Amino acid sequence: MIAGFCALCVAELVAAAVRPEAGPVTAVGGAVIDRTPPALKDFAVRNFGTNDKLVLQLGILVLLAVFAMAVGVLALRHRLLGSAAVLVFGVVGAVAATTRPEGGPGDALPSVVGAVVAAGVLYLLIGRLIRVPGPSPAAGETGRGTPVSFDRRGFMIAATAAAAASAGAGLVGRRLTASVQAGASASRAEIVLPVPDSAAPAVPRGADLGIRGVSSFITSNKSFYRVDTALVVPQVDADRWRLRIHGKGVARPLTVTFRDLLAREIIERDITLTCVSNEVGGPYVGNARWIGVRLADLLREAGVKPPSRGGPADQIVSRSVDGMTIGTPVEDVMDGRDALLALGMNGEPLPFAHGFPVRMLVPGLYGYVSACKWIRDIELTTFDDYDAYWVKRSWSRRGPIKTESRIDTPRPFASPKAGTVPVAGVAWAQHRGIDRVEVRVDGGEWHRARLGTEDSRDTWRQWVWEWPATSGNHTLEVRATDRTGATQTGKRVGTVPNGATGWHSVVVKVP
Ligand SMILES: Nc1nc2c(c(=O)[nH]1)N[C@H]1C(S)=C(S)[C@@H](COP(=O)(O)O)O[C@H]1N2
Ligand SMILES: [Mo]
Repeated sequence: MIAGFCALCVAELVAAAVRPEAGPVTAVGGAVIDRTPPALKDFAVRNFGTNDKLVLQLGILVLLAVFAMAVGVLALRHRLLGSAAVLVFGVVGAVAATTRPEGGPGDALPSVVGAVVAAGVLYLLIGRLIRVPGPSPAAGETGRGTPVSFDRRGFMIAATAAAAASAGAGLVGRRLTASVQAGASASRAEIVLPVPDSAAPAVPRGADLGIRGVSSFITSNKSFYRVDTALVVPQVDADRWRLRIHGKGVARPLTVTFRDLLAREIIERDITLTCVSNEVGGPYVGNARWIGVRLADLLREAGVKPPSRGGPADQIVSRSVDGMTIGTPVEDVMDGRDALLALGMNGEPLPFAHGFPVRMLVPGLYGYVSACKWIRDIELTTFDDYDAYWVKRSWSRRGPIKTESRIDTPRPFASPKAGTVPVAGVAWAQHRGIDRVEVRVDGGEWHRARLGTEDSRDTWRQWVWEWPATSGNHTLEVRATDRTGATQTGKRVGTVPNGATGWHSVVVKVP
């Protein structure tokens, strides 16, 4: 285990020099995420929520500890073989790191150097543990087995020295990584967000009904859900950021910088973002005030035509600095809706976790088919020619957001007092708009809820229904109707492949 610890610390230092994402735990974790079957991913999201990444990394560390002990036992028998076994882990880490989407040959270094150092440390330490002939048994004693004595002192000194030196290396590595991040943070701190040329109208009074327990109309950056595959949040320096637009039917390929974007027409919009992995009643939905540039304008400048006007490409594939690929219909982006290259969120530059410096956002589409964070490349292609990351993992090519509604209050298994109880929550059907929300109790009649004032059809709406609660156990259910007149289906389906359906229900016990 000491040798394993040395490996991770040394790898941390080397990764700081190469790329933080190339560290073995991060690389193996990323590779595991990429290969996780949808059912397991779903399980992880359901049970660990946004802590799924922490659980994954702890899992890897626990596995490593177990393997380290096994290798240690092996090394006691065969000193050389044990050390060789350590190298196998180096190879696993190196393969994982170099085969990540953004990985290069240099990414093998942290794992390889870490493993070589660990093999050496193990060899050295085992040398202090090898059985050495002890003094012969005193006369009269019938010693059984081989008398042994360990070089206890030598072992302790070597082990402590190796562990201390490695910890030092690891700390230096952390420092180095932090200083790179400081550069990105400084570039973020320097940004002065422009005043939008087309400001979003003030959120109408009455959009927020002010009911306790209901998600606030605008979700703060701090409480905005986060869903991505990045074990290390990419730290991009805005001054070095570039976005390339190219591909099929792109008459004039473009490369834009962050400054270029700031100099363009800036629009501000309220848009509710939702994750396809959100269970009925789940938390992966949030509403923010974004600023950015219209993606359609940029595409038109590049000479892109939507399929309806004869353009050869029907899919935009956006790529992030961490190798995510997201496929979005060209038609949706160019049909007049406010598809954004967003650079601000609720009055500040995008937080790193939400895609700094620039991300995509398309009202009406789930995040996995529209909301590429840390974007660096836009390629025009066709759905026939290319499947993006989640599509390769059995999710649908197209992901329009389904009409959904959620009861925020009362909470499940709450015990509100008999009398008037506000049943309230949010409902969303981005780019169509919510027209009606209804609540029923114990499978009875549907009652129309009062809706918060609509901000835009790209945002969610709060709703409330005053329930004359009587004592007993009750089941509350909600359903929404969007502006096309379609009412949410009560049929329960899971999140894979294109979003969950069903009515959210909450059971309460009125005393
Ligand atoms: N680079 C990158 N962008 C990404 C993802 C990702 O894993 N990597 N996840 C997508 C998904 S599935 C969703 S729902 C949204 C979530 O955005 P948020 O974390 O800002 O809420 O980002 C999208 N953009
Ligand atoms: Mo998502």
